[in-house]
Amino acid sequence: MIRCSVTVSIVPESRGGPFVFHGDLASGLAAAAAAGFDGVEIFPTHADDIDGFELRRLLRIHGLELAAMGTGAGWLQRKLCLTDPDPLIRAQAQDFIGAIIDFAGGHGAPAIIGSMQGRYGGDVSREQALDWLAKALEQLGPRAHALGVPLLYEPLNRYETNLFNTVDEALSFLGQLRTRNLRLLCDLFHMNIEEADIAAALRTAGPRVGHVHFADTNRRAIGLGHLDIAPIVTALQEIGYDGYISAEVLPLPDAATAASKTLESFRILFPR
Ligand code: LER
Ligand code: MN
Repeated sequence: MIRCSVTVSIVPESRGGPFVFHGDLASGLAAAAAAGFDGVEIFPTHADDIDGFELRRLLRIHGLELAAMGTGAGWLQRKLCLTDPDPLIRAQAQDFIGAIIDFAGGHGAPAIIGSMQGRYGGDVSREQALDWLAKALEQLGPRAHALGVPLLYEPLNRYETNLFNTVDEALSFLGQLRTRNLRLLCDLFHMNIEEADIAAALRTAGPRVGHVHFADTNRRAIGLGHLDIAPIVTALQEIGYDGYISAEVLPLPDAATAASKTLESFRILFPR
């Protein structure tokens, strides 16, 4: 069954970014549950900054699941990424992501590699950057597998990375890895910029789709932009997708409206 989740960020620097609820976990989870979401996608500052017992308690009292956990604060706050020319920074990036894989995996949820993939340029060739990225994923993929969860890799639009912008490119890169534990995070906001046909890209990815960021063309809640969502819903149903559709959207015109509009669209598009 496709479930709906919502983003909760505890990273102060992420204000202004595509996260519906900001601030502390207790109020974010309470707001997510009150709105009617099935799960939450948490954007932490670091795995160590969240108390696992407290998170388990909050998830239980609110009847929520942990849908996924983002790793982008490693880039936002610490300027870490897996393709930095400095080997120490790359190692720290891998440790940062690894700790979130372990934490999220302990709650049955996958971690996301989005902005932590970095980019090539300067003294770093594309070939070199992809080699570093592949080596990191070969370690991180099995680490997630050991916890029984996939690892999510997110192709981003051209303004955020120059590594992979489309599902097709990302699939052929992931297909060359020894680890089979990577799944794609398909973010409709990025796909609207980069894909010729979003529904066709989802069909090509098929069972490799592991998570979906549910955002309209302007990165507002689905229904507040001009995305043609019907063929996307049909494609997700045709590939048998049964993971999370997660609202990684701007809290506009305000968080409560972004949340309620997302759920309103979700319930119409995916009736239970
Ligand atoms: C992360 O999921 C993402 O989509 C990037 O644009 C970073 O915000
Ligand atoms: Mn995204």
